[in-house]
Amino acid sequence: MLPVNRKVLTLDEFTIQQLRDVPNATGELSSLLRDIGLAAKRVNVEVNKAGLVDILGDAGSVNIQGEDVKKLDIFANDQFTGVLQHGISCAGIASEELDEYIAFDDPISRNSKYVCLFDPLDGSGNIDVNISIGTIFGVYRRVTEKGQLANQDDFLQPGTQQVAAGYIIYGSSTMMVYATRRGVNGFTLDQSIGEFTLSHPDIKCPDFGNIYSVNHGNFYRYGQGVKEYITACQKKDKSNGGPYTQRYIGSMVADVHRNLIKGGIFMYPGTTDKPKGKLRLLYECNPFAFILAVAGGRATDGHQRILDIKPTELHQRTPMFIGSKGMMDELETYL
Ligand code: AHM
Ligand code: MG
Repeated sequence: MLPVNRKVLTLDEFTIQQLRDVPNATGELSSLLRDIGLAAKRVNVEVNKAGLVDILGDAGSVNIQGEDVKKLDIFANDQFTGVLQHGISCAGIASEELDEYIAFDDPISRNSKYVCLFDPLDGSGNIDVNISIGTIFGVYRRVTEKGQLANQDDFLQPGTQQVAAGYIIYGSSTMMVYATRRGVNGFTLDQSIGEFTLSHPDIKCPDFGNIYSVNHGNFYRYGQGVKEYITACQKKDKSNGGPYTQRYIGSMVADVHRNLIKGGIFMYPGTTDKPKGKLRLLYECNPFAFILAVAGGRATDGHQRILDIKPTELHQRTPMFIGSKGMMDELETYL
């Protein structure tokens, strides 16, 4: 028999192994994560072909098989919605691409335990220029009775109620990182076998780093405290933990992923013209706030924890400050 390298666990093996330690676990969450992994692999294939769109047919045109060539974000939305609808764990979804949530109306979905909120392709404006983009997702246990259709109450839960949250980054390699209360783990897609394999076990965010990430173009539209903090970052030298370096890709998944691994702070503050900033609470900020919290970091809107905000609308926005614990503490002295 060939020796099997047991050091390399696939996503499925890992989630199933985790189940062994949870009494009464039904495996529904593992199954949901597997569904998400499958959609991610399909999206990955298309993202990798993005540069060929002009050759193979632009979005909005018709491809060789006579099918409509969809914009990648619509394609991604359809993939994630499709796998979750056909799986056995998800009662409904909400997505950045859809105005309303969808409650799946079939017997298995109605009896499923979870709802999932996602941004199918965040940073999609970066596709054309070959910059990393990502998918972000948060999973909640439904609050409505099994057997019923999921409703708004299932989707408008505070981030503290997340059971799992994660993201996929389509970058120089494709990775899926997800958190449950037990830890944050990262899986790199091994293209040769088409499986996500555990590459970053038990990720912890360093308490300090030297990266700050913010859109400097908005500097004069930020509040006084934010301006002062950014200026302080720029003035740091060896005597006070610096120098800091500024990194901003404009693709939150890539920016926060880097800061999670290396230590750093990411900010999307409110501006004079958009006091709530740009990012969406439910499927952009909450999943990252959950991941960072499990990894030892923090996220706030400048006043309260992102995870404690009681949502009132599916697509509501919030300012967001997220990153290494020590750097967040420092930021707060300015806000
Ligand atoms: P999107 O959901 O339209 O892709 O926008 C979200 C993205 C984030 O990934 C990123 O952090 C932010 O927008 C960048 O915005 P800006 O260009 O205003 O700095
Ligand atoms: Mg987005």
